[in-house]
Amino acid sequence: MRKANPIRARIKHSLRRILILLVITLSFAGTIAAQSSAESATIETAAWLRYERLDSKTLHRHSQLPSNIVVLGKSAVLESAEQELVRGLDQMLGRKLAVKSSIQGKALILGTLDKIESLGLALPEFITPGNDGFLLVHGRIHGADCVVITARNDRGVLYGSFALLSKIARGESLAKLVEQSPYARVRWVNQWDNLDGKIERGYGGPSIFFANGKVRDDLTRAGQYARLLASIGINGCTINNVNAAPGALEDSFIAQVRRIADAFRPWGVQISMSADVSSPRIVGGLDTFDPLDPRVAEWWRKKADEIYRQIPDFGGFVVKADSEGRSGPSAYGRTHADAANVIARALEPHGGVLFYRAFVYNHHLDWHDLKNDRAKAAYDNFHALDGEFDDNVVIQIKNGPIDFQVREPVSPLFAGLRRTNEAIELQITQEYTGQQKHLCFLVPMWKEVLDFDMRVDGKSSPVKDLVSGGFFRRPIGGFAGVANVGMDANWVGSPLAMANLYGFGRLAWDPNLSSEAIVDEWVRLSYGNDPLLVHTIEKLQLSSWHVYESYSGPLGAGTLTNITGNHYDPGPESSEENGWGQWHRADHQGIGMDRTMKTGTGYIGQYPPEVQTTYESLENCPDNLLLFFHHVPYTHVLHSGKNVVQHVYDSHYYGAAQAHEFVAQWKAVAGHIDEARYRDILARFEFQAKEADKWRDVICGWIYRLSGIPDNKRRVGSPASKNPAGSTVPGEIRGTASVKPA
Ligand code: GCV
Repeated sequence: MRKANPIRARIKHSLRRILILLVITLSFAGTIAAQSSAESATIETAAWLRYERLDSKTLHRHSQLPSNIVVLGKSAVLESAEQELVRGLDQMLGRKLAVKSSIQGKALILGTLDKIESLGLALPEFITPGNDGFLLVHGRIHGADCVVITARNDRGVLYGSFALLSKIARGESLAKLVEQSPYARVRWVNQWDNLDGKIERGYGGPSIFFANGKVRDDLTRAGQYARLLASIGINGCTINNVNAAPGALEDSFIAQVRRIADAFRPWGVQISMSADVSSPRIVGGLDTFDPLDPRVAEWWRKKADEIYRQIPDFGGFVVKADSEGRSGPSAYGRTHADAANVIARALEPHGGVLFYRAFVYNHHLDWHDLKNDRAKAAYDNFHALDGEFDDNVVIQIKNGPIDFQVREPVSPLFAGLRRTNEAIELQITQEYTGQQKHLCFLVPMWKEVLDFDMRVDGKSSPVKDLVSGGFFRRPIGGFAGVANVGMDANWVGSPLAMANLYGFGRLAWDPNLSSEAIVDEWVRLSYGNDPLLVHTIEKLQLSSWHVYESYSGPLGAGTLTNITGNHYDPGPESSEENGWGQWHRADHQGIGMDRTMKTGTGYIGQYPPEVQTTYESLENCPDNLLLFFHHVPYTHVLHSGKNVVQHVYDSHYYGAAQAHEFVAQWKAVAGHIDEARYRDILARFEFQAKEADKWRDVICGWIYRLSGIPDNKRRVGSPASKNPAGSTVPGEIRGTASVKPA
């Protein structure tokens, strides 16, 4: 028998204790990690509606706020407003509002204007909030100081309630009266959700609406989304992909969609659907979908009646026709006005609106023909039809003439429709702008678009006034944003990218807000008021579009991405020699699309005369759009004094260096934000920096191989450089006419 060794026994005992301690520590740490990542998921899902507890100074400032809330009137939307205020003030101020049915002393009072006026409260005479607008005012009612939120409709009261909460969360004073009205009637998001649950160009996980061909049983996230949308003034959501599955219009499916409408209704957000124009044939079993056939008109009428029977506040349809392989009126030699009006007339008795997309182009263009130009397509297709669309049709126009590139001029069609309603389509989901893997805050870009003065008839006519309907005095107009949120905790696939959804809503409400003001609101609401954190995130966001542009699409050449593949990696050669028309015509002599009236495709002629003058000449054309409008030799000298090729080198090295700077800037906020979110965002910036290096090397190598002109800073093209002959990355491909963009 082996004798027990006391020393060995002691060591064994100690080891066992260490092991037990280790297990306990690890499982405890695991719990903390699990807790904190669960907590940070909850924070991200709450987005800008976190209602974090405020510091004692701010709490003190709001100590005079009433402790009672009285809601005059009854509706689901008013109930949401009441609950939101109760929840928000409790979380931020620790103040539990008592819900009262009548006014007894100081109270927070919610109600439409007629109800408030009947209390004898004299509202300032000049206050006439428009539809959906609101008034936030102090007033004496029955001898007590009250805070009043009022509007023409319940939705306005809800918006006013969110505005009050936002002011409190951001530490703003409530002393001043607030009156706000939205800039335009249409403030919609579009979701490109497929019925199987996948989202086209969606980077935030599967659909919140659909799974396996059906509407999801659990629509909790849909309700949360509607609340987020309402908080920024969005009043409509198109729930399915514009590449619409006809099955979406089957009666059995409408019955399911009704549940989504029910989840959205308490937040004042109308739902709408994308419709395929061939539905009368595919769903209805007719032998035609000719818009001028009375049987087709009858089919749409019955379909609309059925939808409104189930969803009385249905918003309408969005239509993509004769584009990227979709069916359209061209099948019967009919016009887009014919196709739009037949559906619009079915919606009209119910107050519905038909959005017809101007994104119509031929994707089999002959690349060899130097006069061909996809940029001309929207104007060519729709300008001649101006005045032929019914009053409840809105032409939905992408901001630029190509397709959501990192920089494009504004679409000339905005100025080309005087007797037709229009709306601008902006892309919140970052298809060509880094797919949420790169930080790219798009509000500064959208601001440039909306503020661009088209000089219609030689008058000030910024795009925001054309699309709102203000300039041409149209009854409807506004903003549509392709949001594509998904089931991910942070909705869009990256926490910082939520600034784009917030920013879209705020601009649709008031395009005169500055990018700085918008990002400041968003940061404070989503991340609190820590000065270093606020400053750092704002700086990162505000510089991010220019940084992304500088390494992915300089001088207006479009995003130099793989257009026949993932729309993400660098792939400049894929744009050429195919029918898709995203050409930049780079060869050994020069680069850029000649779109001049004099020698090029004539696209510039679609703009009003003053804008033509800006773009037609090399002298006037801004550097950042040079290659969109002109074909120039690589040695062409820019207004900046650099030549084209040197600009491309410098811009890419600058952009990649800035992306590395992002990492350093973010590291400064360690300890100012919870560890889980700090690490998550840090990892994203580190990834982006590597990707920016890849972009720099591929694009610099490509332009060096084409031009043969080395970098004067010896980074590209000289034997001593890191990039002597240009590099390529796996997956970089040459385009072929037959490949459909992924
Ligand atoms: C929904 C681009 C996108 C497509 C999108 C299309 C559109 O081509 O790549 O995914 O399709 O625009 O806006 O209709």
